Amino acid sequence: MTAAARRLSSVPAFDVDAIRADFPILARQVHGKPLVYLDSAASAQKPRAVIEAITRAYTDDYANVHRGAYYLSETSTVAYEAAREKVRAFINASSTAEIVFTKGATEAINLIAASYGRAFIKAGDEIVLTALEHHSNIVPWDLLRTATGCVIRVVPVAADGTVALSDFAASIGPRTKLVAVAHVSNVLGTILPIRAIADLAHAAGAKILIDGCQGIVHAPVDVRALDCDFYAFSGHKLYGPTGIGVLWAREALLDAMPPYQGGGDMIETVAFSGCTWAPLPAKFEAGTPPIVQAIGLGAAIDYVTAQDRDAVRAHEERLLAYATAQLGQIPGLRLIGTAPGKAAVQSFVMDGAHPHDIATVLDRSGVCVRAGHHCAQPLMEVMGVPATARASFAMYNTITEVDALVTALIKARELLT
Ligand code: 7TS
Repeated sequence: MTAAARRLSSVPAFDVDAIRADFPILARQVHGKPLVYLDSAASAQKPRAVIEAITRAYTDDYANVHRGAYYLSETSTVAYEAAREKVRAFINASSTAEIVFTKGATEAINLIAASYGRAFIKAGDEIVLTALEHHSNIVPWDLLRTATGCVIRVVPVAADGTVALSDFAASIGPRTKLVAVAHVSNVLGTILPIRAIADLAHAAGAKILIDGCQGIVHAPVDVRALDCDFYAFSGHKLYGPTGIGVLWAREALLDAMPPYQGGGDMIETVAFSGCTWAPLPAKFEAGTPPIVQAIGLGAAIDYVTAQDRDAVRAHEERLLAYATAQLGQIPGLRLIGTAPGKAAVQSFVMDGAHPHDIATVLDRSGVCVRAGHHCAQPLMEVMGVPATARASFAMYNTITEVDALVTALIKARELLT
C-alpha cells in the first residue's frame, strides 16, 4: 500500500451530503445565492431531529415539570429528566445530580462566580484566567473581584495562539483558588491542554473550571478523564436550541455551594423564618426550567452521538487544513491563530479592509462569517488588532464552501482595498 493510500484508508468515511440533508436551513438561499454558513462557533444550525423533537414536545407532551400529578406533567418530567441523563452520559459525569440546566454557558459561569465564588473566594485569593477567554469567562470574575477583593491573574497567549503550560505553572501558586479557562478558543481555535492544567491547579489546591462552549463540539468530552471541577457549555453551539446550557460540577462542590437564585422548584421548605433547599440538581434550578430546550438538547446529543465522531473530526480538520492553505494565498490576508492541532475556527485580517466590511461584502455572496472582537477584547489587544473576521466550520460544511469563501474574499479584496 502506498503512503497516500494508507493515509486515505485511515481517514474515516464521511458522507457530508447525508449530513447536510439533515439540516433544512442549508437548502435555502440568501441574496439569491446558496447559503454558505461559516459561523457555527457563534451558533450551529439545527438538524431536523432537533427541530422535530421540539415540535413534538410542544405538540404532544407539553406541561410544566415536577409538579402535576396528571399524565402530561409526568411525561414532560420524564422527557426533561431523560435529557439530563443524556447530558450525563455525553460528558461521562458520575451522576445526574451533577448536571444543572442553565440558560447557557454564560449563566453557568455566572452561577459558579456568584455561588462558589462568593462563598469560597476571599480578598487576596487568586483566580487564574488566560488572555484568550471569552467575556463570559472574564466579566463574572471581574464582578467577583469588585465584590470580594480577589485578584485576577492572566496567563499570556503567544503570537500563534498557543498558551504555554510553563506560563500556567508560573501563574498558579499557593494563593490560587480557581483556574478558569476555555477548552477551545472561539477566536483562535487553540485547544488548551486541560488535563495538564487541571493537574497544576490541583497540585496547588485550586479548583478548575472549563468553559467548554467550543470544546464540547470539537471532540468527545469526559469530565472525569479531564479531572476538572466545573465544566460549562451551551446547547446552541452543539446543534441544540438556544436558551439551554449545562453546568457540570462535582457533586461535593455543588453540595457545598449556596443556591444561585431562589424561587420555585429549588426549595424543600419555605417559611418566613427561613428556607431549606431541594436536593441536587434542583437546588440550582429555580423557577420553571427550559423544559423543551432541554429536550431539544437531548435530541442534539442523540444526533451528535449517532455520528462517527472521529470521522466528523477528520472532516473538520480537512476543511481547516484546506481553508488555511487557500486563505494563506490571498495577498494581504493574515491568519490569526495558527496553533498546532487547533480546532476548525479560523480568524483573519486583511490589509486595508475592516473585518465588518469584509463580512458585509461576503454576505452578498451568501457567505456568513463573523466579524468583530468575538467577545474577546483582551485577546484582540494581544493580537494587535481591533477586530478579526472569522470562519468557523461544522460537520455540515464542505470544501466547495471553502472555495466560495475564498472566491468571495478575493472579490472583497478588489472592492475594499
Ligand atoms: N465561551 C466561549 C468560548 C464562547 O465561544 C461563547 C460564545 C461563550 C462562552 C458564551 O456562550 P453563550 O451561549 O452563553 O453566549 N461564543 C460566541 C462566538 O464566538 N460568537 O458568538 C458567540
